[in-house]
Amino acid sequence: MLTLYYGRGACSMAPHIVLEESGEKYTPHPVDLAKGEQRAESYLKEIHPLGRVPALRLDDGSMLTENTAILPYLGKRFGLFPKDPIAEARTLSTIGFFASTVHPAHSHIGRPERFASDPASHANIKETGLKNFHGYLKQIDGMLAGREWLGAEYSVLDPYAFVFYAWGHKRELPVKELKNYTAHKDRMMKRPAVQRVAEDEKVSF
Ligand SMILES: N[C@@H](CCC(=O)N[C@@H](CS)C(=O)NCC(=O)O)C(=O)O
Repeated sequence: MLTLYYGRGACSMAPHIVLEESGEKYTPHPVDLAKGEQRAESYLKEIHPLGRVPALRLDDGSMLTENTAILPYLGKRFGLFPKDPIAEARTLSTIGFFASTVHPAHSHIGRPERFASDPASHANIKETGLKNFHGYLKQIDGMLAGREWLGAEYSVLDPYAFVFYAWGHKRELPVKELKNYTAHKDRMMKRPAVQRVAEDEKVSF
């Protein structure tokens, strides 16, 4: 059975939604990030050497980390990933954009000390991160123009995009102005699995 190590409201909400949608029995294992459980010696040794979520324990007991690997794996396992080679490549392209550009912009807001040791520069790093993150949310809004889901069908991309909308809302960015993205969030919130995860992760809009 799969086990997901996740933090409430974190980027691990994407695989959490995918697992909840799958209908397959899995073990959800919450990690209290605020308390620093992800930095415990045993977590670093046995779960994730970088002290992060998500981390997925596979059926054979080994660990898989990084959304760029976890989401394609779960998507293929549960039929939430396109099979056509071009559509598959485009999905990977968007996962790469989310993981390597959108998410790090948000990290600059919450973790400026990871990007500069001088506290005097932290306010500027946060401010720049927020501006960049808002810009990327606008870009995702554009990607959703005239579409129900990011791909031709509902896929792992949609729960991943949902994470960033929730973060924008939490950071008090004017996300409601993003009409396509807000409609996407509303469609997501109609899905029973998303409702269950949002309740567990204390995400509301
Ligand atoms: N590249 C990783 C990023 C994982 C990551 O940064 N997770 C955050 C939550 S969104 C985390 O575990 N933060 C805890 C910490 O930094 O101490 C992925 O996409 O899986």
